This record gives sequence, structure tokens and C-alpha cells, in this order.
Amino acid sequence: MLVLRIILIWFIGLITFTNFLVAQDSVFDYKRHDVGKVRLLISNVGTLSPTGGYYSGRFNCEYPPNSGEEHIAQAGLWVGGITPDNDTLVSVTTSWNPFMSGFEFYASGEPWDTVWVVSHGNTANIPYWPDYYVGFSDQDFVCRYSDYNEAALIVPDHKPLYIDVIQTSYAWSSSLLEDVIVLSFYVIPTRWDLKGVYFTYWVVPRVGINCSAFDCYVPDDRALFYGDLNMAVGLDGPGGTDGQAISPIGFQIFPDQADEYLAADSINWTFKYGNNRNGPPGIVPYSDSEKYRELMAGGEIMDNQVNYEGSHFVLSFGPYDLKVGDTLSFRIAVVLGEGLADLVSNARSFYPPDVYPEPWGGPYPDDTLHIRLQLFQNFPNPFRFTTVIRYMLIDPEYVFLDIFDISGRKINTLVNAKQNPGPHVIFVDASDYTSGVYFYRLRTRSGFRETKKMLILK
Ligand SMILES: [Ca+2]
Ligand SMILES: [Ca+2]
Repeated sequence: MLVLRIILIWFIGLITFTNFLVAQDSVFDYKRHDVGKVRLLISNVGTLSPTGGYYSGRFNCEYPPNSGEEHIAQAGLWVGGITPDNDTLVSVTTSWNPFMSGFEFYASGEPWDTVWVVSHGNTANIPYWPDYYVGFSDQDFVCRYSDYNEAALIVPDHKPLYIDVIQTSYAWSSSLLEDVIVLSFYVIPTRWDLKGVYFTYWVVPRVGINCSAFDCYVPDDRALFYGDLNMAVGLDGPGGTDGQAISPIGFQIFPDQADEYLAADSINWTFKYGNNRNGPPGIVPYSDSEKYRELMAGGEIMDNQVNYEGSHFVLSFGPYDLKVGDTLSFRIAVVLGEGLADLVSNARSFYPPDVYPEPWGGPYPDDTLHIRLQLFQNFPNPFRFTTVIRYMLIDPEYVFLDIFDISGRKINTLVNAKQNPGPHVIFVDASDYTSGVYFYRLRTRSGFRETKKMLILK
């Protein structure tokens, strides 16, 4: 019965995923790191399992290359915090409600909002990156997502924190670093100051070799925790239908900016796992406030899991108070190796991070990493009667939002007012308009001006 339930959840999940790929106001992209020994899929919705993995014949995290050895079922980011209204909210890379109704993080609909690839020493003019982005590793991926895309707002029970996340990941071909991928996250509140912010990385390991059946990787995995390395490990059990993997998979968390926002020794760490019978963390408990209290801010470090019975774990730290415009970063190292001892040795060789002059020396934007004033494509488009226009203000601005017909005649003014910083959502009722091409223009007194096209079909 348990297996049936899991299959059903996955099945529903896949349907949702298919819709998501074709129907949402979002440019979905994923790419695979392939210069070192870790073949890791990265997506611009934050997950490390963007394709459904084994269904499509691709591995989410294959190590070593061409070994057929898989390591991740799903993994991704959680951010939890408390809004000025005292709402405790948690935004996650997939929506762990019982119906698996999509994602809470999405890229925008802008055609350039994909997974950028930059190699060492090369530059890229990425719209949301201050100045030119300079490649740091042999293969940098750069992407951005937020938790307030329209597609995310239809997820049941999802209330966004209104954060932007810029994610970079680094892969190297040199023998010193070929067993590791490092991800950096820059988390930026856009609407409210947030209190008690916790960052969590949740992982469902799927460790084993060439498993053809549906869920045969997971049942004989277990989770270990290395407190001195802030690392959790997913380890495959001997035998079973998935053989015995050479490498477990480790996730280390580095709170880069601890010094700036709070002392490193005041950070509250949590490591918790759940076995298969309890479901992944996030299904149990279900509500944001329980997730936050029990899984993120719990401060509980569980003992290592003894039995090979399947594992899902969270690694969490906080709390931080963040203001709108702050940028807080943290890093995850995904570590593999030739067996558990080699993995731990690899992790230990680059920890603690202060053995490096700059932690990982990577691009390290400070709080100048602001979001730019932007006008987004309306959604849905084309439309019959109603649509939504969104834009983002950085400062308080006097704003005009007007609609023009194809001949350039202004036919409606939607906004003529001073507005606060943050995302703005304007609902447009066009039921009186005839079919055709229209334009909407955002203009501010500070000089910003941008026009986009929309299409009414009746
Ligand atoms: Ca396994
Ligand atoms: Ca096994």
C-alpha cells in the first residue's frame, strides 16, 4: 500500500511537471555539469532533479561518469522566515503538499532567464548580475528564480516570502576538485523585512547502481551526519536490487556571511532524517509553521541512522534577520568519493572554509546585488478577458502604467500613483476590448520606460 501511495504521488507529480514545462510563464532550463567526475543536473527552479531523472534515462547525479551509479532522487532549497504580519512561511523548491502541485520557485518568463554557462576567465552580461559575471571554475552555471511567479502562486497553500534567489554552481576538472560541485545561493528579500530566516537544504538520496524498477534505489539507503564538517551523507546498503554503490553522497553547508549578520558560533544547526515509512521531510510535517519549527529551527541533531531503510534528510541553519535589499549567501558542497572514507577525506580537505583566503574564492557579490526595476510579460498571453501585468520597483516611485492600441492611441491608464518598492501585480479586465494587438507601457518619474506587447483573442 505504501508503494502504491508513493507511485501515485510520483505519477501526479509527473503530470504536474509536464504541464509546468509547457504552460507556465517561465523559461524552464536545466543543464548538466560534465567537466569533473560529478555529473550533476542543475535547474533554474532550484532542484537537483529537474527531469524526473531515471524516467528519462538521465541520472540526476552520476558518479563516476558512465558508471550507472545514481545518488540523488530529489534535493533543493528551503527558505523559512517570519513576515511582519507574523506569518511563518517556508518556500521550497518543490511543493511537498500531498498533491505535489508544482514548484514554489520559478524563473521568470524572460527568454534570457535560463541556466547560463560561463567557463573560467570568460565573462557574461547577465541582466541580474552587477557588472559582468566572470567565470570562476572550469564550468560555472548561473541562474535565478523567485517564489512569487504566477505559476508558484497557484500552488495550494503557497504563500510566498517574496524572495529572489540567484544560484551559481561550480565544477572543476582538476584532480583536486573533480569530486565536488559547489553551489552558492544569494537570497534577496524583495517585499518585506524578514525575521528568523533559516536556510535548509533537503535531500532525498537515491544511491545505487543501474536500478531499472521504479523505486529500487531508495529502500536500502541511510543517513549519517558529520558535525565537524556540517555534512550529511546518504549511504547505499550492501546488495539489494541496486547493488552497492561505490560512492555515498555528502552535502556540506557553509554559512558564508555569518560574520556579517551574526556570529558563527550563534548559528543554530539542525540535522534531521526521516525514513521511507514516514515520507520525506516536508510531507511530514506538512504545514509551513510545523516545517519551520520542527525541521528548520529545531536545533536538533539526530544520531546517525542505524538501519538501511531509506532516508531523507534536511540540513539547516539560522536564524538571520534580513531587510529588503539585503543579500545573504550560503554555499553547499556536493561531495563524492571512492567510498565513504575517501568522501570524508575529500570533504575534510577543503573544510573549514577559512583555510581558503576567500571561501571558495568565487564570485562574491555583496549587498550591491540588487534586483533591477523590471516590467514583466503579462500572463496569460494571449488572453480573452483578463490578464495580469507584473513589475518590480526598487525604490519608491511615481508610476504610470498605460495601455495603447495598435495605432499608438492611449486607451486606458491602469496606474497613476506613487508606489512602494517590491513586486506589483495589476489585474487587467479587457472584456470590453476587441481582438488584436495592444501595448502596455510602464513609465516612472525617475526615467524608466518600457513597453511590452499583449494579444487579445476572442
Ligand atoms: Ca540504495
Ligand atoms: Ca544497495
